[in-house]
Amino acid sequence: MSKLIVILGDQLSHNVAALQAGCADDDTVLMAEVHEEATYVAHHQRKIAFCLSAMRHFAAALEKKGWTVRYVRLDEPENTGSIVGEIKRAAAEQSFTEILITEPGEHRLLSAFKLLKKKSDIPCQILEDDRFICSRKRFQTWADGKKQLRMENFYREMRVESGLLMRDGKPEGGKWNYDHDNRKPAKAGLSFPQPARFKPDKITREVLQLVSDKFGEHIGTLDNFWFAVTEKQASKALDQFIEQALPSFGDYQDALLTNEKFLFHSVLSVYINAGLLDPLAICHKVEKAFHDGHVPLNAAEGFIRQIIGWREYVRGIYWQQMPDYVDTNFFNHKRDLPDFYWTAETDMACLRSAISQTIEEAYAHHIQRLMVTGNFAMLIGVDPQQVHQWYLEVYADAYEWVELPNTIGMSQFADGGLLASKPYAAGGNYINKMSDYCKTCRYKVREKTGEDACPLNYLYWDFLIRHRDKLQGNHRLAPIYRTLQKMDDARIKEIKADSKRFLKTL
Ligand code: FAD
Ligand code: DLZ
Repeated sequence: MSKLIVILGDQLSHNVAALQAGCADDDTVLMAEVHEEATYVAHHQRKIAFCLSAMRHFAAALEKKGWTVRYVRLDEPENTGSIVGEIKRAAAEQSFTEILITEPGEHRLLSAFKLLKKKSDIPCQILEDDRFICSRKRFQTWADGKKQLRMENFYREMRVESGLLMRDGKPEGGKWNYDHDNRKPAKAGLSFPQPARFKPDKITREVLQLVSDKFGEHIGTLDNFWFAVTEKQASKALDQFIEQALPSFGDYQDALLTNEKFLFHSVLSVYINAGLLDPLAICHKVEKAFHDGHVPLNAAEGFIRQIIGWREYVRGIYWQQMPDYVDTNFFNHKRDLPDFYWTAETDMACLRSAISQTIEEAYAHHIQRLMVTGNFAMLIGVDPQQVHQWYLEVYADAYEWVELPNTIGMSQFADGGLLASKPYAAGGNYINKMSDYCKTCRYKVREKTGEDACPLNYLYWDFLIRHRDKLQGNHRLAPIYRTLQKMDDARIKEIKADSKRFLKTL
């Protein structure tokens, strides 16, 4: 009596619910490389290569543990091209008593699995994905009856429940959050560690060839592919991060530098989201590094907050708000995303740097995503749907449950403030303070008007003017609107004219 256990490309954890509910001696695991998952948005080539190689390695590890794995390769002639198609094909070719699926990370697939379950001749169970610290039900209990869902309040509850960095029921060091210590601009001359890099083995080399043949027209390159593709390699990457970068993670978390792609960031999201690393286990390691005196409190707390705070919180928001969330458009923005988001061919040094490294690595750190590419798209009024599609396409760590709230909510304020208390909007001064981009830019950050002025300087005010009705009541923006109030008509006219001229060039 055999069950069919479905494992998706981002469920590569030996403790994932469907595997836990099955038995290696009796049941069959189904893993399928399918065209639909690589093309429902045209994912970056590196993301596809990472996913397929990690899937192949995981299947081999399962077989080593005694599981029977029905592994469907992308180029098999019988491949139906979709996960649901492959489940149906497996069920038609073999006799199974039950289908076990762990709930997927995207609403579109959950809907497809629910339909499959409804129509299936054999019982089909969709099990809760318990690799998260906060269940969907727990998040709903927290959110119930609240007008505003602020991450900080959620995070404190997660600290208490997990016991991470807690001492006698109080936060370690007396404060919950050390974010104020985490805003140092990076200086050239600091020594930056690099993330652990792994040489492609035979499996990865085969996958790289396959991806190049089938998806060579997607964004990005496969040159010097270095991602970890096994649990063991990902653990090595984690240990190297804790040893070399974590001590400075807090201090320089918000910094930006042209020639440093990773600064002190972990570059672990791609592994965590695929299931190669366990989020809670990571946090325990980081906490230990603090107790051992290897890392300061602001670094350990800052990092743990990203995982048990932000990561869990955005997942909660996603499932609570979907399916309507994806269509929110508070500002009614309609502009198309400029072509240079796919080529990096722009004179603005900040955007050029963030986008070109995105094309090269399928990675940009948080402040590049939020304050460079995200900020610009919001200021010029790009349709949030297009912004969302772009982020889902270009990053190796992108799955809708985590990408969508970050894009729609945090970066575009398209949900009107459900997630963020004010839009993350910034002019050139912010970028100049936190980065070295402006030094090499053709535009002049100190100039406020005219063809040579940094476009962010006038676009920022143009955005605030355009959306005065919607934003001036926001108490966090009150000082900015007071400044705007004092601007004379001539200055406002200049801002509008500069913005119009610049937007025409896009
Ligand atoms: P670090 O800076 O080292 O942070 C450590 C870990 O904390 C990350 O690995 C990640 O697991 C978690 N984390 C940090 N910030 C967030 C956050 N805001 N939301 C969720 N988890 C967080 N993250 C994704 O994993 N996938 C995405 O598709 C994604 N899209 C984003 C889109 C936009 C517009 C923005 C502003 C942010 C997005 N993020 C996304 C969040 C964040 O930018 C990335 O998690 C982070 O840059 C990954 O790099 P890192 O591993 O070096 O992170
Ligand atoms: C990202 C991805 C890609 C590129 N390919 C596959 C695949 O061929 N088979 C598979 O099972 N999963 C793949 N994935 C991951 C899925 O897109 C992911 O599981 C869903 O988006 C749910 O989060």
